[in-house]
Amino acid sequence: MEINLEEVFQQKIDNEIKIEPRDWMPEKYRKTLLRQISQHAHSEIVGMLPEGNWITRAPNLRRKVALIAKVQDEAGHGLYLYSAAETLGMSRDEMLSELHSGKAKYSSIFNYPTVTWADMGAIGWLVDGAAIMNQVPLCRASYGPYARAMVRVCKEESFHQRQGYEIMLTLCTKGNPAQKAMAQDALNRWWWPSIMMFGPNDEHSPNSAQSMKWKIKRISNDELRQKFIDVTVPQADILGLTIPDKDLKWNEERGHYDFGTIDWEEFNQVVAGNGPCNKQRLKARVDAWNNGEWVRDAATAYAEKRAKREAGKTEAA
Ligand code: FAQ
Repeated sequence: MEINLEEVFQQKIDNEIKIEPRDWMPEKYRKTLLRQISQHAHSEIVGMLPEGNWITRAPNLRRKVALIAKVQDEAGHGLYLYSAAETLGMSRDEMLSELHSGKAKYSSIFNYPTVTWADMGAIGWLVDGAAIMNQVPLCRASYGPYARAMVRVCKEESFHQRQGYEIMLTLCTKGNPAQKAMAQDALNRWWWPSIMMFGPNDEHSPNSAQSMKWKIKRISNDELRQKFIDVTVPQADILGLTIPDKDLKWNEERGHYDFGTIDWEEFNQVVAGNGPCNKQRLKARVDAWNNGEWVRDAATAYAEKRAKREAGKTEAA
């Protein structure tokens, strides 16, 4: 009897058995995972830039230490995710070259500028809050290395979210009127880009149906966006801030908040490379790569020298 590999594969997924790197998998599954995981890794690495901008200007030592730790965690997330993607057969150098050439995507959210200290609060509260909503279900993704990487990522994101919310809370409850206004201004600028992070509406999301069938994604873009809005509105109330959406209203019948129309033209422009900071972000990554070339060369030369020395010792023995 001939075994249908694709059917066996889907049965494993249906039975919640993880797919591991050496298991047979359809080529499209491998490509979809590579696309999503590498985009996710790039997002973490590019995502260090907007906050990195404020490390030298954090208002006190405690804030500075927490911000450095957060940005460092983001580097770590990028590294676990590149490692998970490498198990699918693409090298890190290839992934980076796709980022640097502009071929690979990364999250739209990191193409917005961070203009005040309150942006550090808004990013932690909203951007990490949205990331947690999207990423907790990824801990159950069908591909083992991705799911396992996400467990630690989510634990750290939860610290990041609290770090941001606490900055907002301090500005809003202990700050002077100018500081509270700064928090409101940050919310005004970060709200809509944060809800765009979840991606296009379900009916315009070309990858969702297949990714849900393969249990890479477990919850749709729109459902996650709604869940995020539902948990975030009461948090804004505690801060005493107003979400910049005049159509935002609790809908008793649906048991959810209704919200206004997202500006998809803005989203498409940012994803296409025309957001406020796309060019600056990409240039920073390319410059970092080029300026680090001598470090990579030195590390390789040292590794070769050590390997030769070790080989010499073995021969002599
Ligand atoms: N930005 O068919 P779908 C973080 C693209 S990490 C740019 O719905 P899919 C931590 C999408 O790639 C944030 N492009 O696609 C942090 C696709 O294009 P393609 C990143 C977007 O994959 C916090 C096309 O649109 N998180 O925040 C975006 O099924 C603070 C059609 O879309 C992840 O990557 C977007 N927002 O669903 C770090 C999580 N949305 O590839 C520092 C993992 C969609 O066909 C500071 N990824 N597109 O050319 C995912 O869950 C999914 O990939 C989605 C998109 C939900 C992002």
